[in-house]
Amino acid sequence: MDFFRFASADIGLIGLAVMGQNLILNMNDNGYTVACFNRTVSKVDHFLENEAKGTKVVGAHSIQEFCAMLKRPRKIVLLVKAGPAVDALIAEIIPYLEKGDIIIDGGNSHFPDSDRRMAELEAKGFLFVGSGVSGGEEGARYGPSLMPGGSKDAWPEIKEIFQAIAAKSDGEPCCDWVGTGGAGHYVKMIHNGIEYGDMQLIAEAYAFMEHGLGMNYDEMSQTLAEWNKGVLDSFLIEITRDVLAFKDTDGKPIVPKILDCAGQKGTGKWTAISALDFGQPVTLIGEAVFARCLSALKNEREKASLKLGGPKPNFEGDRKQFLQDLEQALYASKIVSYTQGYMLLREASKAFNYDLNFASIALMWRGGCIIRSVFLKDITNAYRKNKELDSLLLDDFFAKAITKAQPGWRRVVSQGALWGIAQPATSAALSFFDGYRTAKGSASLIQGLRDYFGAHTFKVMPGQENDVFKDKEDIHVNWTGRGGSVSASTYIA
Ligand code: 2AM
Repeated sequence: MDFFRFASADIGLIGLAVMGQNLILNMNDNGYTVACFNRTVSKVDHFLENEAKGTKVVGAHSIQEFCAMLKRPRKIVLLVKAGPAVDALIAEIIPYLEKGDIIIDGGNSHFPDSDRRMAELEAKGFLFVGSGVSGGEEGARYGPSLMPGGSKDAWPEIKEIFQAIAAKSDGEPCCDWVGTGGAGHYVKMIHNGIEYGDMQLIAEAYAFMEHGLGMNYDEMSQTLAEWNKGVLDSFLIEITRDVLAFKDTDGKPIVPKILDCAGQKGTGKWTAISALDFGQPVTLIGEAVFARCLSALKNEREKASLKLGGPKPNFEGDRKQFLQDLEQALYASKIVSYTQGYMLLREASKAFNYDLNFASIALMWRGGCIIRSVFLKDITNAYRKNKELDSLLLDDFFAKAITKAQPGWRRVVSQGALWGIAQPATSAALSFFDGYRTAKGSASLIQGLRDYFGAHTFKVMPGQENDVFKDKEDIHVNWTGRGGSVSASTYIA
C-alpha cells in the first residue's frame, strides 16, 4: 500500500459508472481528495489512467485499502445499482468502519430501503445518508441537485462538500438537508414523479401542435423556443426545443422516427403508489405513468386505430392565439402538478416525521436537476412567505396565475376533446382544479349509494339536521322499506 495515500482522502466513492466518475471529478475540481473503488477492480486503474489522469483522485484495489485511505469520520458515497447490491456492499464495508463513519447512498434507492438502512446502521453506531442525486451525467460533473436525508448528525460532516459540488441558483446551493430516514430518496422520488408529469404535459402540447395545428418540426421547435423565454422557462422546454429540431442524417426530423413506446424505471410508479397509500389526489403524475403504460401497448393501439374511429382535427382558427392558449394550458397544468406533488410531500412529512422544509426542496430543484425551472423560484417564494401553506393553489401568486391561465386552458381541453387528441394529464389537471375549487361536490350521491347497497351510513351537511337525522353522527336510511336498520360499521380505506 502506498504510505502517502494513507488516510488522506476527504471522501470516498464506490461505483465507477458514469455518474460515479463524474461526481468524483466534480469533487476533485472543488479541491477535495477523493478515493475510489469499483467491484470490477480493473475499472479503477482505467479511470485513474484516463478520465482522472492528472487529478488528485486516488484508487483502491480492495474495500479494506479503500477504507484505510479515508480521513475520519469516513464519508463513503455508494453509487451502485439500487436494490440488494447496496445492502451487500454495506455489509462488505462495515468490518472496516469505526463508530461515527458515514455511508452515503447516492443511488436511486426506494425510500423505505433508506429508512431501514438508516435504522440498521445507526444501531451499529454508524451514520447513514440517503441522497437523491439529479441532473444526469452533466449535472453530476458540473453541479447536480443533491437531496440528502438520513442521520442528522451526518449533515455537518458532509455539508461543505455537498454544497460545494451542487448546482447553484442565484448563488444559493441546490442542496440542503432534507430530513430524517429516507427523506432524501422520498423527495428524489417526488422529483422524478413530477418529471414524468412535466414530460407528459409537454408531449400532449406536441400532439396538439402536430395533429391539431399541423405544424412542422421546425415550427414546433420555434414555438418551444418562444415558450422558453416566458413562464415555462425550464430545462425540459429547452431540450424539447432542441430535440424537435434535431435532424437525422437524411435531413428529416428524428422524433417521428422514434418508436412511440415510453420506458420507465419505476420512480413515477412509486410516486403514484405513495399517493394512493396516503390518499392524496396526485392525479397528474398518475395519468403520466398510465400514459406511458398505454404507449407501451403499441400492437393493441395499432389494431384499435383500424377499428375505432374518431374526429379528424381540422384547424381553421387563429394559430397564434391557439399557441398562446396552449402555453397557458401547459402552465396551469404544471401549477396543478406541483400543487399535487407538494400535497404528497406534506402528508409524507407528517406520516414519516420527515419534517420537510418545502421552500428548500423547491430551491434544491431549481438548478442542476431535470425539472429545473424559473417556476420553482415562485414555489420557494410561496413557502418562504408561509411555511404552513396548505396548498400552492392557495398562495396568492399561484391563485392569480392559474386564474389568468384558465380561459386558454379550458379552450385547449375542449378543443382536444372535439379533435380526439389524448390529453390525460392536461385534462386531469383541469378536472382536479375544478374539483378542488368546488365547495359542494358530487360525493353526496356516492354516500347515498353506498348506504343504499351496503348500509355504509353517511353524515348530513351542517344545517340539514331534522327529526330523523337529529343528533346522529352516522345515519342509515331504510331506502327500500326492506331490510333492517342495522348499518355496517364505518371505516375509511
Ligand atoms: P461493476 O463495474 O463491477 O459492474 C453501476 O452498475 C455500478 O454499480 C458499477 O460501478 C457496478 O460495478 C456497480 N455494481 C453493480 N452491482 C454491484 C454489486 N453487487 N456490488 C458492487 N458494485 C456493484
